[in-house]
Amino acid sequence: MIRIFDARQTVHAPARELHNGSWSDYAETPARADAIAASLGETSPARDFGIAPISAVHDGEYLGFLERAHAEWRAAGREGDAIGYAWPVVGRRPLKLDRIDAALGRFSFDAATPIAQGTWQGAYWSAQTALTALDDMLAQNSSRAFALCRPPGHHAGADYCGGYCYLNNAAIVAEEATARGDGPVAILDIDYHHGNGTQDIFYDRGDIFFASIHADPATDFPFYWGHADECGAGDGRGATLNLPLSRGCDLDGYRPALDTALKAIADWGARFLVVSFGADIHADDPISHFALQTGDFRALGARIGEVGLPSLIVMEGGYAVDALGANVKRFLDGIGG
Ligand code: SP5
Ligand code: ZN
Repeated sequence: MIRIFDARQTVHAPARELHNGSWSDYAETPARADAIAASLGETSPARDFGIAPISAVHDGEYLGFLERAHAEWRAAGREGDAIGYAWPVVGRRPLKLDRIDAALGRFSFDAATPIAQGTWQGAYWSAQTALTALDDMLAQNSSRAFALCRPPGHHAGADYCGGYCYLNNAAIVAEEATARGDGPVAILDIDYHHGNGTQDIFYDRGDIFFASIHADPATDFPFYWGHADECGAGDGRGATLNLPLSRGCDLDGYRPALDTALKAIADWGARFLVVSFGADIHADDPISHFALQTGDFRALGARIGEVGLPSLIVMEGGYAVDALGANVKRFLDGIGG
């Protein structure tokens, strides 16, 4: 299998996040990527496909903000990582204010996604990692590739960051594969958390299918997206499928949802699959509440592999660092290729 990992991603290293009313160590660490890379054996570095495929998904003003926010934060006399503290309520008029704190509110949706010194570089190379995996896959006519992306991407929308995500790697490759004529593309998101950014980006489009299996947003982040009645709008009506599951879900609980998602993807006529893969569905994950075991990851991978679509696996979350390498390796062994 094609395996892409780029060490330039690890310059992104925020120190802490605001959670449940206090500061805690940032859970989305460079050590995550190192643990996964160590389990993979040989990997290839990313190549630079430039800003165009990123701009095809993300808003230009947002990209400018992301690139400059940390410098502006420091220029405002602040220490550490840039983080917002005031957000516009949905429906407020879209004011374009210069003050860095106003921009942080405008272009983010939580207080757990700081912009550190290396964030732009790390996120840029994370996106390039996914694009390199796609390019290699198409050039080699290969059926599988794994993009070890970090920071993750599925919570990032066209013009916002959040949930440890800045650039939506899965959306960027789904759009690029579509543009290259390798669609129709379906995205299957199996991170513990709903992929709200990906859903938002394609919500009113009928040419890319989005299916997500995740913890019920009534109990879990990101709360405001991922409910079962969200199914797309306009041309995209029916091209979004949300399958929320209760906390405590194990392999037996998970399988029927996976079968439902894969049947919907096949029925829709997908010819290319992007998997947003979060290993935070594992029982030991410190911020999540499903009960899948390490051995179960092979079964999940194998079930997805059975559909027989060319599949690009993009790394999303997973914070049980000691179990991460084994969980990812089992999943990739299961999906095969
Ligand atoms: C990609 C992904 O899995 N993002 C998940 C973002 C979840 N953010 C909300 C929960 C934050 C919990 N932080 C606990 C930190 C303990 N050190
Ligand atoms: Zn997650």
